[in-house]
Amino acid sequence: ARSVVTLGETMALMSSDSFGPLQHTRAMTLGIGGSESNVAIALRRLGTPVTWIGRVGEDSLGDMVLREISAEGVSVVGIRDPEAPTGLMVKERRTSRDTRVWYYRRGNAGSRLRPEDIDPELIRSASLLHLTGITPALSDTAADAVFEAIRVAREAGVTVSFDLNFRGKLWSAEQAGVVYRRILPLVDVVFAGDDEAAIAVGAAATPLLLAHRLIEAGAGDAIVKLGERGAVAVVQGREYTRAAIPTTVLDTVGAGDGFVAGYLADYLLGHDVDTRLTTAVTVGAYACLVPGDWEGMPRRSELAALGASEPVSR
Ligand code: KDG
Repeated sequence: ARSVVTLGETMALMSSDSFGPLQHTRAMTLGIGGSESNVAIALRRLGTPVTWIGRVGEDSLGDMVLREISAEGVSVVGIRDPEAPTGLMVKERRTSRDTRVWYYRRGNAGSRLRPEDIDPELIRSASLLHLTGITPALSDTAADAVFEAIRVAREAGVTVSFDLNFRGKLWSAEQAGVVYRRILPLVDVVFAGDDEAAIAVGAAATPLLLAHRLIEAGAGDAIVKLGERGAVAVVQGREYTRAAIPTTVLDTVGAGDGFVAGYLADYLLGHDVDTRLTTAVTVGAYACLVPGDWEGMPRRSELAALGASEPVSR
């Protein structure tokens, strides 16, 4: 089967079990989260063989990160860093409608990723390399790792996929825009929220115009994610529009990653663009229906159930 390689930082993730300010939270659930490992897990559940590369500390949270990703059937290349701890992310459910994310990650193991951590053979033997705009925001060496991975992939004819994934707590829009514009000409398929696309290529009147702008900036195909408004895409010059699946949203974190995994899994299977987008919005909706960044990602056999009207399946 056609396989994917991805790399990035995955952190330990503490989420409050109840709603309200964190100072009144009595219990937290410990798990993991990271955009690229979220995508990897979702891809694996959809049937795509996938490898995740990342750096963690020589600590118990690092054990947990590597164990959780491996337990999902993702092939893990976990580099242990004796000099820095595993990063941590805290999710505060301030109200039932408002989730706040706090990072404790600067200088931590994941952000110390560097080009030498990546075995070029792993990339050369894959069909697709998936990266996000979080990694180049982490450190200079992590940014170098991203550009080196892209160089190896392009040289070997491996498809490069990139999700802009802007994180305002890691860098400014100006800094991000400069790096996005360097990366866009190097990628075959780009994913972006409309606000993220605007950081890279400036605001446009419609999401489809944003997709065209991303392509003018050098990307092969462009998919603009619009959350509850669905998605638009320009693929091989043709325009596509897809509505979202209406859901009762519990936690949107991870929905974008699910969307990307759904699209890429079906792209690798050779499915047409409409099918890819349908799978993408379905996986995204699943992620919204479950608290947790990746736990709710569906198996392929579950995709059809979301459209079903019966709330209980027996
Ligand atoms: O896309 C979801 C991610 O944002 C989350 O799981 C953690 O990677 C993460 C980040 O940097 O925010």
